[in-house]
Amino acid sequence: RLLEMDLRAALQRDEFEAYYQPIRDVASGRVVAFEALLRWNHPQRGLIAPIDFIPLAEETGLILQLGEFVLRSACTDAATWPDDVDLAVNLSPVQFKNPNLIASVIAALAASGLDARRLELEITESVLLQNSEATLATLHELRAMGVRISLDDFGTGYSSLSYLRSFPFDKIKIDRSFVSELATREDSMAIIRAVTGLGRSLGIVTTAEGVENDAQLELLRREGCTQAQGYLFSKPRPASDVAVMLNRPR
Ligand code: G
Ligand code: G
Ligand code: MN
Ligand code: NA
Repeated sequence: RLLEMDLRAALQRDEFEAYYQPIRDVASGRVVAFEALLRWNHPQRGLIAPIDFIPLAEETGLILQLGEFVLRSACTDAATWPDDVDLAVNLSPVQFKNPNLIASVIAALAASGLDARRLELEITESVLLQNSEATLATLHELRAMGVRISLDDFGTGYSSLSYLRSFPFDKIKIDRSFVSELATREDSMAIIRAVTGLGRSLGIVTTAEGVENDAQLELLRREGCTQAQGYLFSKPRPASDVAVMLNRPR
């Protein structure tokens, strides 16, 4: 079992690493962004996925240090990419409650030289559940800096539509559970159609997550979904593989 002291030691030993997964424009096929996804290179256990340590990091508050690490290393990596390729970074609700968030985003951008307009921050609906004035103020402040805000795992929480009214998101990421059942379930198809239509009407980019095959991509194209991300294009890979992922025809 993982313990707080293991996380602390791993931070000290620099065992965390940002992996990257490409996001493609559906119409052109071009890679338009990479999402940073945290990995732990454990000396004994090998690569550990976030599901196995993020909850503990959130409980112990260490997510603040981890989040800072991801933001800094991802901005530094992204600054070396072509400047029409954006960076998406996940933010934990715990990071959102931290009064230092804005300062740490500013610092990561300044240290890396990355243009704020190339940074997208992904938040889940649970951030908005707090629905405090402070949360909205933070979102607006980030936006004023040029940073874009994405609503991640869309459709898995509740009262999603009221969130779209409380804050003008730049992007909706359609949860992969809807995409995986696209070909077999009429209702998943209907939900994807509704969300892409909603995005179009509201001027919000839609990104389908977990796209694993051509049939799914074709259905998404037909529905006018803006972007797609998933194993069809690539699993998350280390920073050293970004050039290869960019040069693959798809
Ligand atoms: O990378 P994976 O494919 O296993 O990601 C699993 C979950 O962990 C996803 O919900 C993702 O949002 C979350 N996650 C991955 N990287 C980060 C990160 O850097 N910060 C936060 N807060 N969550 C992350
Ligand atoms: O919750 P969030 O969307 O931030 O995290 C994305 C998660 O989805 C990561 O765990 C990532 O490794 C995973 N993922 C990305 N593409 C695919 C895919 O095509 N299929 C599946 N099953 N998982 C995927
Ligand atoms: Mn995400
Ligand atoms: Na997601």
